[in-house]
This record gives sequence, C-alpha cells and structure tokens, in this order.
Amino acid sequence: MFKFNDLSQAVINGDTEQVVSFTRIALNTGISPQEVLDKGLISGMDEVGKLFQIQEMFIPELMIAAEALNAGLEIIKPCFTEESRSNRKKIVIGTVQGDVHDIGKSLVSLMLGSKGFQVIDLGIDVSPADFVSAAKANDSHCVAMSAMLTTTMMVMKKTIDALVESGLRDKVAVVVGGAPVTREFADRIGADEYAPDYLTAAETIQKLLNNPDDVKGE
Ligand code: B1M
Repeated sequence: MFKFNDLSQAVINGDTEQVVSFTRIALNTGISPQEVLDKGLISGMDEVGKLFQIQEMFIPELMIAAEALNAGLEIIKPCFTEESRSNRKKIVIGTVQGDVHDIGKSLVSLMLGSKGFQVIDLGIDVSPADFVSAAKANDSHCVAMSAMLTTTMMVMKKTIDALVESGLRDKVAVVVGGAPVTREFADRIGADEYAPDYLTAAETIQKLLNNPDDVKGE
C-alpha cells in the first residue's frame, strides 16, 4: 500500500528521484492528484519548514527539497486538466519583488489554469512596474500576488499603488496571499481579496471575476 509519509520523507531528504518515483506510484495507484499534493508533497515541505525553524535544516537543504518538490509538481501538473475552455479571463500572477519563494504561487497558478483561466505567470521577484506592464500588455482581469516574507509584503502595497498610478486599478481585481499575509493586511493595503491557500485562491478569483460587482471600482 502507498504511504504518503514515504513521499513526504523523500521531499524532506531532497531526493528528486524518489519524489518522482513515489509521485508516479501514488497516481498509478489511483490516489487523486489533490491528495498526492496535500498529503505527500506539501506536507513534506511543511516539515522542512519546521526543521528549518529549529535549525535542523539549512538553506542549501531547503533549496534541494524545493527542487525535489517541484519535480513532483511537474508530474502532477498534467492531471489538473482544464474544467472548461470557455473561461478565458486573464490573470497575471507572480511572487513580489525581493522574494524568491515560488512553490505556493505555482500551486495557485496551476489551480487557476485548471479552472480554465489564462494565466500569465511572471515568476519570482516581480517588481511593481513589471506587474503593471504585464497587466496592461495582456489586458488582464486580475493581478494575483504572493509574498512569503514579512520584509516583502509591503511590495504588494507598492504594486497596488503602481496600478492606481497607471490608471489600471479600476479595471483589475487584486488578490493577495502567502504565509505572512492576512485578511486584515489585505484590507489595509487595498486588495480586493485575500486567500489563505491555493485552493481558496483559485475559488476566490473565480467568484470575484464572475461577480464583477464585487470587484472594486466597477
Ligand atoms: Co524561505 N522562508 N527564506 N526559503 N522558506 C520561509 C518563508 C520562512 C517562514 C522560514 C522560517 O523562518 N520558518 C522564513 C520567512 C520568515 C518571515 O519573513 N516571517 C523564510 C526566510 C527567512 C528565508 C530567507 C530570508 C532565509 C535566508 O536567506 N536567511 C530566504 C529569502 C530569500 C528571498 O526570497 N529573498 C529564504 C529562502 C528560501 C529558499 C530559496 C531556500 C526556499 C524557497 C525555494 C522555492 O520556493 N523554490 C525557501 C523555503 C522552501 C521556505 C519554506 C521552508 C517553505 C516554503 C514553501 O514552499 N512552502 C518556508 C517555511 C514555511 O513556509 N513553513 C520559508 C510550501 C508552500 C506550498 O507553501 O509557499 O506558504 P506556501 O504557500 C501556501 C500559502 O502561503 C498560500 O498557498 C499555499 C498553500 O496552499 N499562498 C497563496 C502562497 N501564495 C499565495 C498567493 C495567493 C493565495 C495564497 O493569492 C494570490
């Protein structure tokens, strides 16, 4: 029988080969991609976070664990097929400037893609100016930002200010998330919505874009 713990442990060990192999085994056994993600890959990374906090793991090991997790994610991605192609609203997403954490953001991207949105993923370390020009160039309906550091959270506010200055703020919904981000913070910086996890993020954006009355400025 497949043990989620084996997959989590492979992430903790940063063993890419095992992560790939266990992810494939789990999917072939008929376990849902969602469960493989949550109970195997992400729970492994949660443990990595705890070990880092108590200084039993260090930056190089964190990077190796993240690489291993991303290898598993690549295998799972094709399982999240689009629900429908009718929903072609565009979302610009990225991790804010100064921040290189990409796993949470990539999960939100993946879920949005699976809901049929056209996702323009700008990656990590995205400046306010780059968010604005991507939103403009793609005529996007939403800007989604991720921040994982208390020191980079305020870049979300700077990005919202830049959207206001460019005249785009009334045309795009802004959704924020990431470990240090709270609803209170989102309200304070003038975001439209906050989501605590990748599933809620995709659902929230879907609701927001399907109910334009809820979008600020419309
Ligand atoms: Co960093 N790191 N890290 N790190 N790292 C954290 C975030 C930290 C909490 C660890 C700790 O101290 N316990 C801490 C932040 C402390 C703080 O600011 N309060 C921290 C630190 C301090 C740092 C450095 C400063 C360390 C250093 O250099 N001294 C440095 C900063 C580099 C930089 O960005 N400039 C750094 C570097 C790194 C690595 C590069 C080594 C690596 C990232 C590799 C990568 O992403 N490719 C890394 C990692 C792996 C972590 C931890 C261990 C794991 C993060 C992760 O991927 N989790 C993390 C500890 C932790 O979170 N427990 C930590 C799994 C992922 C699924 O969760 O990203 O939280 P997460 O996403 C969640 C939600 O947040 C949410 O959905 C996901 C779940 O469904 N979400 C959204 C995320 N984005 C969203 C957007 C939304 C909605 C929801 O809407 C748009």
